[in-house]
Amino acid sequence: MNEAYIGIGSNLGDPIKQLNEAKKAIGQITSTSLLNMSRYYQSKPMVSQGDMDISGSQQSSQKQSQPDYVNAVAHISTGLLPLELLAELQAIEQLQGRVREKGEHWGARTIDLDILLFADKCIRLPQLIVPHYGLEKRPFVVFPLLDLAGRDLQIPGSTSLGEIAEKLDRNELTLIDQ
Ligand code: A4P
Ligand code: MG
Repeated sequence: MNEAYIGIGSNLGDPIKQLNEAKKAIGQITSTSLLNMSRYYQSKPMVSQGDMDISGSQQSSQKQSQPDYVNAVAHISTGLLPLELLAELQAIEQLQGRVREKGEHWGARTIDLDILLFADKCIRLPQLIVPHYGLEKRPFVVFPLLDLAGRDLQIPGSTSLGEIAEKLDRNELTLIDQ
């Protein structure tokens, strides 16, 4: 068995409900158990990494005119291999993550499930990069992870979670009462 952390995000279709459903579905993945779930945090949408200024400065915190996101992190224990886990998460995204709009058309995705960490592995495959490429720059990933794992967690190939958190602004997040 390996421990892993899953980042969960939604900004469509009642995000809190989407996170609750994702939590339940993650707990039902084969050979996997949900150990713990972070609190839920609301934040303004951040531009995706691909649109960011390569310098990582100003633009990296640029906000978009979309609904706010709700994010959380799940801590799991799993007997699956990393790519098997990715396939299970993508199946959950498919089942849950799309809303029907205008009859037969599939609308925007409502749930994003990312493997943030998998044991102490560094994975560099075309379809899977672990630790997740956005982990260190995203308050909505780092602070929920901090809830679960604490400051001393070592990010493979990097430093401690506590040091990473010190560079980010906790005030970009609003804790949601559940
Ligand atoms: N992939 C590679 N590595 C991984 C990994 N560690 N975990 C590949 C999961 N998937 C991984 O993902 C595209 C491909 O990434 C997959 O096919 C998989 O093989 P996707 O989720 O289908 O596409 P996406 O959502 O466009 O990409 P991504 O990277 O999840 O989006 P971003 O960059 O994470 O942006 N603002 C706030 N406040 N909160 C958010 O949660 N999320 C985004 C999404 C933007 N802004 C946000 C938030
Ligand atoms: Mg994703």
